[in-house]
Amino acid sequence: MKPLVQRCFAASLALGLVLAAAGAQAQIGPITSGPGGSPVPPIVVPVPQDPLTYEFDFGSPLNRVQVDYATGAGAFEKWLRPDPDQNADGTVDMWDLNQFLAQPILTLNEYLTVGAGGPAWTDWHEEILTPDWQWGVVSISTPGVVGPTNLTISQSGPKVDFFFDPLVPGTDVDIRKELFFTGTMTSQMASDFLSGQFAIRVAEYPTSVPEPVALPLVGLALCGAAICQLRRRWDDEASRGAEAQARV
Ligand SMILES: [Ca+2]
Repeated sequence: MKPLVQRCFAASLALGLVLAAAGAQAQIGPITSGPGGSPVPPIVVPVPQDPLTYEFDFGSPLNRVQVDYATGAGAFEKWLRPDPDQNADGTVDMWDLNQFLAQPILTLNEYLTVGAGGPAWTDWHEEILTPDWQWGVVSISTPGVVGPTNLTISQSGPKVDFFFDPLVPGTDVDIRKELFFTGTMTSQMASDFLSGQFAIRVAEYPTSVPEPVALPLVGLALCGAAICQLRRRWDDEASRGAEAQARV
């Protein structure tokens, strides 16, 4: 190979390795999540030191987080933890916190998959638990398939709820969200940030409603159980009556 070609080859190989390292992310999950119940252990999501965009990922397009819906499993929490050394000078001080707070918006890209073994999702809910943070622009999409159809997004301060036609198990779901700080810095926040413990806590979970065909079956089962109970009561009353007559 000629030197220039060799140099180009080496450069592209190095670039490829750097990109692969940047894209590499530890496998997360699968996570079981649903409304109610007690919270499951949180997952810490590093917010990279990137003053230009503050854009970061949970999962990746090639390494999605599978979420298995289960009633009563509890919301799962992400703790979005910024790099305390914001200006990358090797020390952590108030300049770092001021730089972090000077950035009005963080953007989180979430790459999920509807759990293969569970029911379809019909809703997705998120709430920021850390005070004084709220959602900016949010969106949801299903790469590779049309959807989600009949989408409604209900958004209020730290809460956002997505409602849509059922997304069947195995569907890939991308959720993109902006978050921003609406309060003023407190001494607790400063102390948490400087010790590397500050995190924006976000709770999230899907929900699912029974398929329409399942409802008549549930109704039949309940009627059957009620009839059995009535019959047992009649039998008991009849046998008590017979015993009373026998004693007379
Ligand atoms: Ca610093």
